[in-house]
Amino acid sequence: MSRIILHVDMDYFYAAIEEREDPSIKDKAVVVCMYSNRGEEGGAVSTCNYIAREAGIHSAMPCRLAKSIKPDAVYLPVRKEFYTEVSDRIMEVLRSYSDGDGELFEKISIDEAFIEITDGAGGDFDTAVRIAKQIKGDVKDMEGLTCSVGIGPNKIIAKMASSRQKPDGITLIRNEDVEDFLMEMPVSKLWGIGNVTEDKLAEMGIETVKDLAGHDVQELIGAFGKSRGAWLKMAASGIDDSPVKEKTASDQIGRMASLTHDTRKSDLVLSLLDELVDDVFRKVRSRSVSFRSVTVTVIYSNFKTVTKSHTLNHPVADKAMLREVSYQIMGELLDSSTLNLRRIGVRVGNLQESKGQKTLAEFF
Ligand code: TTP
Ligand code: CA
Repeated sequence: MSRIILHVDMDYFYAAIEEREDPSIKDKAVVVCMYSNRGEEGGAVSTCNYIAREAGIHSAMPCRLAKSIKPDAVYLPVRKEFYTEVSDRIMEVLRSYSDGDGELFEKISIDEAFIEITDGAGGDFDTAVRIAKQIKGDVKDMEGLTCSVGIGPNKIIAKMASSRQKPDGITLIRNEDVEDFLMEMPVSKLWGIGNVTEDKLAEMGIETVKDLAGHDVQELIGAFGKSRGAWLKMAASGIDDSPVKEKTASDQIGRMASLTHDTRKSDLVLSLLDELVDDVFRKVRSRSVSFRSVTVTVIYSNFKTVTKSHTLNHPVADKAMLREVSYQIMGELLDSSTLNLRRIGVRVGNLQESKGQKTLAEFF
């Protein structure tokens, strides 16, 4: 069965959030600026909406230049903390779609993530497209924002596919389409190739992905070293076995699951919570770690997602403690809304090797 990976990239993320917050600016050019300590004139463009892009404005352009190109655009300062809160909620929803109950998920920036759905889609790319549409619908309903999704048999292809149709697009590249998709691209478009590699490849007469795929691997290894040289050859051939795995995944263990139907009845919710606690704790024990934070996630029937965490004074590896804290947080979440719940999740974090770990009794 082919792997199926989605890459989700939010459209003009910071500027889209600003448009959502103030719909009166929606039909104007919107430019979000990162002002430096040299004041408004010294900053660079963080991002801008598509109307501003049509005028030639882009990320990293000096704000002063943007203002000279389009004085009538709306210029706003970056509100990073606010965008991070929006991002956190979106990432929880994206994570909830991944195989392994949230484990095969990889956030790669504030507005991009990989989601492996090989099992979720039963290895079928048409089903994957349906799931991608559902994800886009969830994000739209929940946050009023659009995203673009790339679907492919590996991370490199999915990542490159998502930028093919932007904004609000879905691009599917099946195994049999990979060669055509890659071949005529300049090497600079291959994910993972920066300016330095591009220049070095150009010196070797390699300009397109096709040139690179056809190049002698030993020569690439000679120029770039063993692992990078071999990687270049593989990537250009559309082969990428790298797993979807969060860089910080080793610091978290979690599980999510759907309720059999949307409900807020505490006996139903808590019985599923018990199952999740059992599973999470089994993994905690098998990895011989202790944890300091417990996070409970709730996705309501309208897809609104809320997460709440509790940090313990010391790391523990105690199932009773995990259940107690999870129950407590879930109780608070149930009290804070009258909506029915659709999915719930439990996650432990701040993991440490368990050796030398204290027992619960030592804390009280
Ligand atoms: P991107 O995904 O690169 O851009 P984008 O989401 O604004 O637009 P697109 O529709 O093309 O995906 O970056 C995500 C956010 O990161 C972006 O909204 C603002 C921030 N960012 C910067 O602050 N500086 C930069 O140079 C870039 C490229 C992005
Ligand atoms: Ca983006």
